[in-house]
Amino acid sequence: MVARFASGLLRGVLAVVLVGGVAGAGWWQWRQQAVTPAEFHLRGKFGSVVPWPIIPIQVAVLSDGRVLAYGTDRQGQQGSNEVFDVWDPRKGTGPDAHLVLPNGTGTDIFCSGAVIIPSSGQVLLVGGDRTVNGVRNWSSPDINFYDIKTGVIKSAGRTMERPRWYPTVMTLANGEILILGGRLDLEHYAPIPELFNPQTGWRTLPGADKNELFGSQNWNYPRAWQTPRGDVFSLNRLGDMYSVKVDGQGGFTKLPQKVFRGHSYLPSLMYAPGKILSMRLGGITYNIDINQPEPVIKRAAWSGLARFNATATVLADGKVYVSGGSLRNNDNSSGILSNRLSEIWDPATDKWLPGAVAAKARLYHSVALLLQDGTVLTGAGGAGAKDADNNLDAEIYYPPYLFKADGSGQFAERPAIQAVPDFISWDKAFQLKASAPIGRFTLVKMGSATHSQVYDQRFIELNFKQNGDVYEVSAPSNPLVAPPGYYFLFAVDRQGVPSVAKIIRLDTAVS
Ligand SMILES: [Cu+2]
Repeated sequence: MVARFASGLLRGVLAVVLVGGVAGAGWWQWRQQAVTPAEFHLRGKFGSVVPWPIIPIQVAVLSDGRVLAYGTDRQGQQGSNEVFDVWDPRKGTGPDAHLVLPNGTGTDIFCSGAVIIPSSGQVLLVGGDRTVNGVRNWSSPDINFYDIKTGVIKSAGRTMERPRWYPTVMTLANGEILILGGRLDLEHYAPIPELFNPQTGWRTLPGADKNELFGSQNWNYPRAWQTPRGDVFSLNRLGDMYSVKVDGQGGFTKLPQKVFRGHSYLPSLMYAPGKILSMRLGGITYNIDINQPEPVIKRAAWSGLARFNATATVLADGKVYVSGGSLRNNDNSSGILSNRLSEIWDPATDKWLPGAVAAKARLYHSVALLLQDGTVLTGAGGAGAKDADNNLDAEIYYPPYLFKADGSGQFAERPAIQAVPDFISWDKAFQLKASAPIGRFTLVKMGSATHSQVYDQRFIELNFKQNGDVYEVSAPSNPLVAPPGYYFLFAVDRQGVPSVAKIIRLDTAVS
């Protein structure tokens, strides 16, 4: 009797496993299938694959809405000492929309750091790749500036204190640019942080010059954010957390909190003021709140598709879009491991929903970046990737909010911002007009993306009052919440459809 019961139980378990397995295969197939128009308003849609003049390993939205890209030569080979690309999304995606320009600096900016300087709109490019005796992948101490008015990259005429390959660059509340980490050569790192102040020049933070902080465990594009209290919060791949002091000589404190192990090529982003979503190994995901000195850590919903080399992008409505990558690091050898499916995380419900399915797997050296029209540029992958394709191309992702909710698959009519200042200051209200009743105003800091991270990306919901067709909108309260620089301002209508953004500069008012 017991034996019969046991064998029945075994058969039952076997049946569940078999049915589950078949259902699982179906689930995978479904996940890789193209999205039908009836689902565009739920999962969004990818445009077709469009050629790019280079592999856009690093992309940044400029203060005029164009997109700077660099990484390879025109053949897709490592080496951005030759050319870079400036794309104007308003001209479409054909060859006429691109300006391929020479890089005359002699610096190979492959795997460098880049960020827009808030006060000038220039792009600061730090470090990069150096070839020594015919061998690539040594690091460069070079500093260069891209000037959007002249279209020229020029040397700063000096070098950094340390050469850096894979450094992070980020804007602080006081308008200084913080440079973290990077590698010196194959065995040594550059833990000492450097700061660029556009008025007073360069300095270092010797008090934060520690290997444990931005060295061997955290040299590869370190994850760090300006906190609402003035320090910088850093989270390394082991799951350790630090408070970094960035005034004076600098300093740091290791925090007692810890999260599960991550990886340099798993995304973490600040999706709301002081709130970080961090994807760790195995799809384990955390919500880390740094609005108080000791971070409050909660597990977020498990992402079944946490992928190495994916990029997380905060959308115009504050949801988080994750695209690209593969389940095994940089391995495109199996259909199941290549994740062309993208995902959307909703902070309001803590749920992951399936997004659209891309035409191409985009692994190491892929990027994603929010554009002025609320779409997401997803592109690249390659040039140094072992088992992955070299993608001299991109796919534009159209998020669900751009479609009519009736399942017709048609684009919704979008509200428009009609009049708005191009400069705002903290804690002051500004007025604007819009073409349709508006339900939300959102600010997204225009980022610079490479290697699974987007420097400076932030999302801030703005309070407002309505008076007829005039809206009085409150700017963010202070630069610790919203560091100075260029932001997309979106007006979102009452159906949730965002306008094309106005690019607005947030800084101290010039008296
Ligand atoms: Cu790289």
